[in-house]
Formats: sequence, structure tokens, C-alpha cells
Amino acid sequence: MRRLFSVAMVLVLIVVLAACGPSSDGGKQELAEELHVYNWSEYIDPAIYEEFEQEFGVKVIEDTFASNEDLLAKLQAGATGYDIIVPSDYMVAIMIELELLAELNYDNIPNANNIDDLFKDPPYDPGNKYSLPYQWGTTGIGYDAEELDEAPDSWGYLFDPEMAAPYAGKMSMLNDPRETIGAALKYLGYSINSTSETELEEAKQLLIQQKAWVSTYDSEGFEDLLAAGEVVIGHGWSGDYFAAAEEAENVWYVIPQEGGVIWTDNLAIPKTASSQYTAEVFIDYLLRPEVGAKITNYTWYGSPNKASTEFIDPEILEEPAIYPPPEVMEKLEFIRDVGEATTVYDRIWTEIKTE
Ligand code: N2P
Repeated sequence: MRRLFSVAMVLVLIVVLAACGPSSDGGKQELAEELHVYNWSEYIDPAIYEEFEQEFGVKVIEDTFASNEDLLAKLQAGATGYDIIVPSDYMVAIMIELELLAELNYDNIPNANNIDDLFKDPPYDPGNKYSLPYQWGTTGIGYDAEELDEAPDSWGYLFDPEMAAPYAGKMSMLNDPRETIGAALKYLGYSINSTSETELEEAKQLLIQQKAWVSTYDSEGFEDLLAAGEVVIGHGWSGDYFAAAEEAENVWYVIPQEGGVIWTDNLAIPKTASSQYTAEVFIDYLLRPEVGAKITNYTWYGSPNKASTEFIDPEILEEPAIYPPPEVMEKLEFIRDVGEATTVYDRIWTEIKTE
């Protein structure tokens, strides 16, 4: 009797294990009921979340952040609810160093093959061990083409006392330490990644002087302020301005001739995610050719997904301020992890904001 019982138990076990499907870690691979995404604002077509839920039965819940530094602070403060986060290049490097990210299991992400070679194996995450690119874009100047006679194609329009004064009270800047200090450094002819105390001090003085003309520091609705005529010029990200331009004819965007920032934002999974498997299934879904194109057709940012190209709106592919020509690309700089100098950027930023 006892023997029969144990044979039956073994059979039950075999059936249960087989139902769980193949798994490299030997554990159960079941989808969670919910997936918590921590994303930049207006960075995905909401229909994508709904379609994922319809196909996989997983409800996606999104929360948004306004800067890489806010995202990091939230994770460091012990936020554990997120399955997917979207840090930029330099922040991926910082998070790897701080051991905040889970290593990706590529068995669950076959669509990673759709990524363009140009975006594979990036310096901030060699071998894409912890991240895969989501979107890329540039940081430059958005403007009201009905108010300005010519394109403000120099950082001088935001920083030079004579050139910027006409826009006093009608100017917005990103609420972002690395981007905003970076723009000032670029105007001064320095690297966006300067670690020189004197150069950073000069940038600080410039930003304090500029404060008199700035009506708001905003990273989440800057394009709407321009569309509504509340500002006529602003520092911001390419895609958000172009997405607004689809409806507001006065909105346009230019990359300053001195050059600006180029960045990639990336999909990553915090170590504290409640279901790494569900997060990987979601990343694989986002990397499908049609879904990748749907993201870009909504955000107006460049897609690192090569297989998506044929589904992307030609108007986006042909826009030189979204997919810049090589001579412009050459002048763009990635923000890098500046190590210990990060504390100098943070201090300067607080001093500017509280001045
Ligand atoms: C989305 C802005 C994301 C770009 N609204 C910042 N890297």
C-alpha cells in the first residue's frame, strides 16, 4: 500500500513539473497576474499595455518618473514593486555598479535578435548583460515657429544675455541635473561630461544668471507648454516636441549647431522585481517588429529595433532631427557616469534650484 502511494506521488510530481514547461533554472515559469512598469511619462502607446494584457492575461500597471536621478533615488529608497524600469545609458552603468539590476535570461527574449548591431554591446553595459535598448533620441531646443523668425540653432538662444533676453519669462528648461548642467557646459565650449571644478562652477554661474529668464524647469510637460503658447522656447527631448508638433503646428525642434546630447533609454529589470520571467516576456513582446514600430510611431523617438523599420511611419524615418545625418551625429555626446564627480553635479544642481 505504501509503495503504491509513493508511485502515485512520483506520477503526480512528473505531471506537475511537465505542466510548468521547460525552464533553465528548474523553477516554475509562470506569468504573474500583474506587471509593474516604471517609465518616463508619455513614453509608450497605452494600447501596447492593453494588447499585452489581452494576449498574456497580465495586467500592466505604469508609474512614471521625470529623471534618471529620481528613478535611482526611488530604487535606493527601497521601492520594491517594479518589474521593469527604463534608465538611460549612464544610469544603467551606475545601477550595474550598485548591483541593482538582474541579469537578463536571453532564453526568454529571442526577439533581442531584432536589435540593430549599432545598439548591441554598448559601453555602459558590455554584452547587454543587464539591459536592452528601448528608444533613442537627442536633447536640443524646441521653439514656437510662429513667434521666432528663425530656428534657434544655438545654445546661445538659451544662455547668451542678448540672444535669450527676448524670451524672458517664456523659456523652459529640463528639470534634470545632467541634461541642464550639460547644456550650459556645451554652450561654454566644454564637454557635457566635464569633471573640472572650475568649468562646473562656470556652468553654475551661467545657469543662475539664466534663472531670471526661465519660467519653469519641467521634464514632463515642456512640449505642451510650447504648444499652448505658455513658453516660446525650451530645452527638451526631440520626440516629445515632435509628438506635440503632430497636433500643434507652431511647435518645432532643432539640434544646436554646437551639438547636444544623444542618449538611449533602456529596458532593465530591478533585482527586486516580483517576477523576472514576466518582465522578460514583456521585454520580448516590446521587441517584436510591429510593437517596436508602434512605440516609435507614438513617441517620435528613434527605434533601436532594426526589424521595426519597415513598419515605422516614413515621416519619422525621414526627419533629420530624429534620425540625424552623420555630420550632426558627430557633434552629439553621450552623458557618461562621471563617478565621484556626480556629487559635484548634485550639489551644483541644488544650489541652482534653491538660489
Ligand atoms: C519621454 C522622455 C524620455 C527621454 N517623455 C529621456 N531620456
